[in-house]
Amino acid sequence: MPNELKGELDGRGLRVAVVVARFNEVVTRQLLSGALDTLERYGVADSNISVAWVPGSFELPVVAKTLAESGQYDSVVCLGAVIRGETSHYDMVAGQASSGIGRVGVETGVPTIFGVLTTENMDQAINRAGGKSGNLGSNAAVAAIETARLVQSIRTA
Ligand code: INI
Repeated sequence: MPNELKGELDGRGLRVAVVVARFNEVVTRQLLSGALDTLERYGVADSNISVAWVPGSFELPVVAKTLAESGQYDSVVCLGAVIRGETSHYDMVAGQASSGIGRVGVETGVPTIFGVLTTENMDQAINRAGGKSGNLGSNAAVAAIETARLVQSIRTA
């Protein structure tokens, strides 16, 4: 039988940092609310959660990296909303956020989760931030717990 490695959805004792972009705050506040509700639902203690606000999604990676390197967190969740209709530099902001966040996880070994909405318009963003298409912040929180637990279980195996 192969040895199956799994990340249990148990947040008890986990320390999680959430970095959230203020740009499109009407959307990102909903992502944050979904993330915090979900972290707490899976047992992450309020006192083990830190929230850091950054100006926009472009700034998510540098602050995520600082948090990851601090050694104080088991996972870092990045939340933002990049909306094509609102900007001509959508591709640059979205691209830098996604590749930067990906790099932080790989370079630090701390699971760093991509909870950035990239949509064509505000309606789509609202639908995915607690509207009819779920809440990406909540999905990001689940990914943070599962990946942090998986990494822990591999390190301690
Ligand atoms: N930041 C976002 O998070 N979403 C956007 O849609 C966006 N737009 O439209 O430009 C955006 N821009 C700001 C950017 O993230 C930086 O904060 C800014 O360029 C300063 O570095």
